[in-house]
Amino acid sequence: EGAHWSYEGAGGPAKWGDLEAANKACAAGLQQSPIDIEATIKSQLPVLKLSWGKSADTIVNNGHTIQLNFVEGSTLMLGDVKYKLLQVHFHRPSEHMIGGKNFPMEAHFVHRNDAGGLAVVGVLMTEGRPNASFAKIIKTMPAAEGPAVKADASIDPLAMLPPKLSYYRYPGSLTTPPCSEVVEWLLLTTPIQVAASDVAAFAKLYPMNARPVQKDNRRYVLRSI
Ligand code: 1SD
Ligand code: ZN
Repeated sequence: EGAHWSYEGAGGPAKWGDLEAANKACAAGLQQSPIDIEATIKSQLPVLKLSWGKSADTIVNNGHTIQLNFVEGSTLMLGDVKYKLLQVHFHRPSEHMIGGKNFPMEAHFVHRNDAGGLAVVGVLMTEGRPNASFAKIIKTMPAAEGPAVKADASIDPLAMLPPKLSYYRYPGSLTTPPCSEVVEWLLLTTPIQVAASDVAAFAKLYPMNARPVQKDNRRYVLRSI
């Protein structure tokens, strides 16, 4: 964890690069995340093969977000590379924008491969019909920063995905310090719906925990056909 980074003020995103040497990429990187998705290139991308078990191990309020940690065994196959599902956490508003537009929230399902590379499946969240699994997370999330506690075993990560798994793909970074450029971003094109009251409850704890969009520089965004 970076030294006292935050989303506003002295430790805010514009200062992340200065907080410690390890955060150099936050200021100097050319493949930073999130970005505003505008022009995209339709491409034959691999189908996302998600084999997610149903159990979250623990839930934690880590001072930056609410995060669910998963037991080992859930995987993502991206082409022939295997990634393990580590955790999901939430941002408000969304970090990625689509055509200059934010969404109320965004979920990040963080996966890691054996070489240390990350694949983060991003799910945009709109207000509408309640999502039972997200509602359970909201109901059981620790109100104050503190240690991880046992998660409700009935929270189903697959139930927090849209029916269609088409996605945008681009090479990027962690959206938090140290902003390491090790992430294959897989942002689903279809948002999920969650209850407005659940977004409001999250916003009470974290009214704003989104990094501003970063420059594309020499990157292109691919869109699955
Ligand atoms: O913000 C998270 C950070 O908490 C950590 O989970 C990291 C992965 O080690 O990922 C970032 S993010 O880029 O998924 N927002
Ligand atoms: Zn995130």
